[in-house]
Amino acid sequence: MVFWKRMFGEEKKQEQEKEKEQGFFQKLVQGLEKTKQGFVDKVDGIMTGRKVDEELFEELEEALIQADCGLPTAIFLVDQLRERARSERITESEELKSVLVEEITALLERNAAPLKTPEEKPYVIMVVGVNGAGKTTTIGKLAYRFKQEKAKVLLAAGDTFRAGAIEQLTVWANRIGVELVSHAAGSDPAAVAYDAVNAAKARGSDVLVLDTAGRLQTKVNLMNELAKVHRVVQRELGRDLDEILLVVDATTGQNALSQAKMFQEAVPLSGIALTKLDGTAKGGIVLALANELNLAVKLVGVGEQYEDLQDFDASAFAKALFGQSRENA
Ligand SMILES: Nc1nc2c(ncn2[C@@H]2O[C@H](COP(=O)(O)OP(=O)(O)OP(=O)(O)O)[C@@H](O)[C@H]2O)c(=O)[nH]1
Ligand SMILES: [Mg+2]
Repeated sequence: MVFWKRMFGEEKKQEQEKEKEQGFFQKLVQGLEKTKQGFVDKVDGIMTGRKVDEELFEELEEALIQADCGLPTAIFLVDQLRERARSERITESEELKSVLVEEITALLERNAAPLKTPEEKPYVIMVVGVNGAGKTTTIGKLAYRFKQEKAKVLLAAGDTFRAGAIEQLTVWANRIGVELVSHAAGSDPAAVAYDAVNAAKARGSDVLVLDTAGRLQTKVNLMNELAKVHRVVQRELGRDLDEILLVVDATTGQNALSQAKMFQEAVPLSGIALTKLDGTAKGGIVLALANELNLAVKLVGVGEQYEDLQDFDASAFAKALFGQSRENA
């Protein structure tokens, strides 16, 4: 269990702090480039050289909605700004912009939580989500990360439905050099889960990560199947899973909220892995998820490579988005 200390202990935290300030942070900045060009530049335009008035608040609200923040979150943020402008007598747009960055950071921090600290072996993560969200890729990235930490990793090819899914995970497992449990295509995913948990226990794996087939949140039978897989894992494990992560594609916009709500009804989600942030100019979906759901964004994907998965850090995120402007403010 030594790796857990390295993964989650003080030493690791300090190390991560350092990383964050260096390459890690740069990667996040790069990953958010499109959102900076879309959403942030627009906000900059609205918040430069203006008097703070109702017109400005309305333009800002519109920009937030266009960036996928969603109506409730856009209204919430702008109301906060109105209130602070009034109470702090803010009249210049530049000053208001630094307040906006503060409010965005606070909103993101409200619900933030890291991956759960392991207490028992195997540390079990189940990954769920709609088709093509980035589940299998995220599992590959996670496996790579755990492997880097010298953990004994076992992956379970629980997507027995889509042609090629088992092979896709096998390729990842071989490339990274971790073990895999798989059954034939078309077999029962609950049986794979059953075998995987028992293999992880028998082999003394530190971490077990279960892939699942992509499914639309509206397909009742598929959601029931997912609930069954979860029950089997829980039963064989004799306790709750450590993490059940919903993988959400950042480019899907407001639909992400209904995905989260419906998946939550099938299995007790513990957090969100938000992928493809590098592929959207509307990073505002992060704000909507943080504000409207009682669910933390725990991981963000900012590219297709092994290393392109980061722990979500609210203040680093806000700084990566608005860094330039905050320093100027
Ligand atoms: N740019 C970018 N692409 C990503 C990211 N995460 C995943 N992808 C890509 O998204 C596509 C789908 O990824 P998968 O991991 O196969 O998605 P999935 O959810 O497992 O898909 P199904 O198993 O079919 O439901 C692949 O082309 C990935 O390379 C990311 O953070 N950034
Ligand atoms: Mg997959």
